[in-house]
Amino acid sequence: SERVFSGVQPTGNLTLGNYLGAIKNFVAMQERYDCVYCVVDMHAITLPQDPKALVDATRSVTAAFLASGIDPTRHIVFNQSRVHQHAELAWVFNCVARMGWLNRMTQFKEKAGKDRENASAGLFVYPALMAADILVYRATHVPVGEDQKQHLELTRDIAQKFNNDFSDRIAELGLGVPMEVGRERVHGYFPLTEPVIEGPATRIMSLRDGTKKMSKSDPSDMSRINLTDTADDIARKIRKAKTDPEPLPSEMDGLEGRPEAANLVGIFAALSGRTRQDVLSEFGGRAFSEFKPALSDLAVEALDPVAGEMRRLLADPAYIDGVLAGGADKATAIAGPVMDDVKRIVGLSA
Ligand code: AQP
Repeated sequence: SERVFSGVQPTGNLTLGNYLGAIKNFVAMQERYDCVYCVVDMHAITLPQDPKALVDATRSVTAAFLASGIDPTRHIVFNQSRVHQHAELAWVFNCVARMGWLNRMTQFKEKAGKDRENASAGLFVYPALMAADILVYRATHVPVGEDQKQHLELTRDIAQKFNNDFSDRIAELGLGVPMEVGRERVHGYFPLTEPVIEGPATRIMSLRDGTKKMSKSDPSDMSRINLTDTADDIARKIRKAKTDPEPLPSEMDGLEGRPEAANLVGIFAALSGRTRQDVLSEFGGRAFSEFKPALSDLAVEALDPVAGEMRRLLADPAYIDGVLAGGADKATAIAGPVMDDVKRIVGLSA
């Protein structure tokens, strides 16, 4: 059976990047799959967080999920720390993953910065927790933005090593299924999860620097559009977005070497559900001063209803907490038996 898992960190205001790169796909995948969508609060504390702000941000990401159209009655919406099997499986995976694998993770290098000795150990083993988040549901598909590609490859490596190392034991216990791994046949317990990195918006860039990812933790608020920005904020940020002096090209190859132009065209395409070529066919030869107001209108049209619905939901925190508690019960019903199996496979006496 096929199952989707994905998570978002409650580390601040969600951006247009999170919305177009992740949440919009979460919504679309509900039609075809059983979905588990998680607010990954345990990931958030790999960097320092203000405890009260973390509680608020957890509710706010939940509200963004619901306001965007995720249905918590048909699918599962919860926060990670309510389901202790995530942490338990992460420990097992810390013992499966190799230091060398984790050492290659570029996100750790970026987030740890120059003072690596002073980064939390949690930040280093973050990808093993992420593998646990996914595999504790034996999820087969994970919709994410481009930046998470490397972590998903690591998730597959962990699943594969676990399946290889414990193949005989998995078969002996009558768990899992036979699978081909390269030329070997093993009895595998965990699926090799497919990343789903799709659509025109897998990597939205900063409005101030077309070579940097749009990020909710960027110190400059002008670098991003937040889901909760007002129409005026959005218009001002797009008007001030960095561009070059040339008019827009009519063909895709005219975007080469113009990262800011490429980014704005990509956002336009993603918001309007059109291809980038289609957008260039309309705006080719025209100046940014004409293109930007059209882009602002589109962004406001897409985000305004989401922001309004988020405000409405956040006025009733008890309702949101109820959704999270109910989601955690449903999540535990899947994760509990998986963790029991893993303990038997590994030899941890229950
Ligand atoms: N700029 C982006 N373009 C497309 N997709 C993006 N995602 C993030 N930024 C972009 C996708 O959003 C999902 C949730 O991300 P996350 O909260 O787990 O953390 P992140 O990837 O580290 O995103 P941020 O916004 O940059 O957060 P901070 O600033 O806290 O590090 C993921 O699927 C991600 O790919």
